[in-house]
Amino acid sequence: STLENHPVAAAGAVREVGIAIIGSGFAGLGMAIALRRRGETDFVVLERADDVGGTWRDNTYPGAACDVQSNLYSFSFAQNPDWGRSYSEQPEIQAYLRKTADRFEVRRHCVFGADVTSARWDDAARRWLVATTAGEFRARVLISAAGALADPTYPDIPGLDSFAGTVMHSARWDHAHDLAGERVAVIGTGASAIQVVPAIQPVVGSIAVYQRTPAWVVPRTDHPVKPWMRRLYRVVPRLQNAIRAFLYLFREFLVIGMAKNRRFLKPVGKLARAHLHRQVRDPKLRKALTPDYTIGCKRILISNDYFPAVAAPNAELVTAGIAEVRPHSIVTRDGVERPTDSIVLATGFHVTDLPIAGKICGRDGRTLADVWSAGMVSNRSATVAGFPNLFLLVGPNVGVGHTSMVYMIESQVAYVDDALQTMDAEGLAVLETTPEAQEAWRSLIAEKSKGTVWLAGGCASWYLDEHGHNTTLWPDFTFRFRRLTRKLDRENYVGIPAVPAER
Ligand code: N01
Repeated sequence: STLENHPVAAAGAVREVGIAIIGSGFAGLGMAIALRRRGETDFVVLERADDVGGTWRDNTYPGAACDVQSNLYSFSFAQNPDWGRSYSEQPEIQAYLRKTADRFEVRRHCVFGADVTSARWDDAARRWLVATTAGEFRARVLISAAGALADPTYPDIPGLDSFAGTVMHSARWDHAHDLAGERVAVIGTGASAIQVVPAIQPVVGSIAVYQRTPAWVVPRTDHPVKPWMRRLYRVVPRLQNAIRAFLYLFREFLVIGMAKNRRFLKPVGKLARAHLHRQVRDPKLRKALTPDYTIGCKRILISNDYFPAVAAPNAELVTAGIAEVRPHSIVTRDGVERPTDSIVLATGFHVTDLPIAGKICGRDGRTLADVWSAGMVSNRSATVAGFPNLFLLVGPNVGVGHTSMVYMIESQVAYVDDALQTMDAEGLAVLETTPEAQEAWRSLIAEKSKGTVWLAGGCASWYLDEHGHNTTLWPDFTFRFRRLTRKLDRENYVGIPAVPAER
């Protein structure tokens, strides 16, 4: 096991490291690769699971796939000429991440089975004390790449605990359990649900989809990549780069342009309505599937088989709210009781209330969750005042609904890496952002979010926190984010030089 690579941690002693990275999804791997590429080796990647991959390792539900094209949804420095489909499925993305981790020799830095239970800044020692289920670490720098779609949300439905059948979250699929022939309930109609439902509908006995809010769904232009195209990508890598650039620009200008100017969303709404009309003949069902909020307010979903699956003879769309779960059934508020063998919770993730934030404790003893109780704030989406030498990847306002998260992650990795190199160049023991910089970033985000469909579209979504603020999405073009985070904004940081012994 990897623990054998880390005998000190295994023996229970505290292990000293330069940098501790939490998580080995796209962000953690991207950071680790950046460090290795410039010859930095004094770091560990603390991973709670037994493999790299993050959300792509965890989400193995039937039908799991990405809704950003593979040519764009990959590292810029590690293009994959072998993608089998234009939009990849989960196993292929996970295989890509594993292969990339091996190619850049990241695995030797990984400590698997290391779930971070707490991370505390020791101001006297100028170190992060990181407690994990695989031992303790003392790190000069802590980089949290724990992910925003990492910890599943379990709904607070009366009686759910008393259910006698199988309950599984889409992000924690129970592959040992066979749903064939069963009466299955799927709760939720987000991006995960619309992939699960068509994948299991043909094999289950019956499927009831519990919908609280209908989703806007547009056609999916997915297709297998022809073998000659893959050969061509190998011979002419620039071609793949060109396609990637085209996809990037298309999504950037068309899609985010729409979010910022809702007039442009009208044709997309028309497309989605026509898609529904074409796929669902029954007017009653069609009406129940028609959203009443502006398209784009929640993530726009793409699928060609969700509506046909819901309209199938063994499927039922349940729109009455759930009143309670009983040991063998689900009862809705209209009094109807549906016998149920298994429940699939496609109910999303803790995004605005990240569990890792409750575990990271800053200089004055307050956790990130305490500091963020009125909403997540940061400077450049990467650093927080009161948390010296802490960097966040996929932290506040980095999410994007319209394009590839990998682009945002690469922007963030470059920023953090520049900060680390600045610390080395200036001989700093401590680097900490200022409350003023944080406030400026917060107001920039608030300003750019004004009037967007996410705030004004008339829906509730995980994009907004409980106070109705956008603390998750980057509300502008992603190249602007890259420009703003290209280099460390040194003027927004206080640095404390290291005494010679600390260097
Ligand atoms: O989760 P969600 P998700 N009772 O939070 C419903 C990414 N992703 O896992 O809309 C009843 O979007 C909830 O209802 P409502 C992508 O970024 C990408 O589907 O709040 N229902 C909603 O319908 C995505 O946005 C891909 O009224 C309850 C659903 O559960 C993000 O992950 C694939 C409920 C949750 O939807 C999350 O998607 C999958 C309750 N108590 C995921 N609580 C691709 O790239 C919640 N719901 C394709």
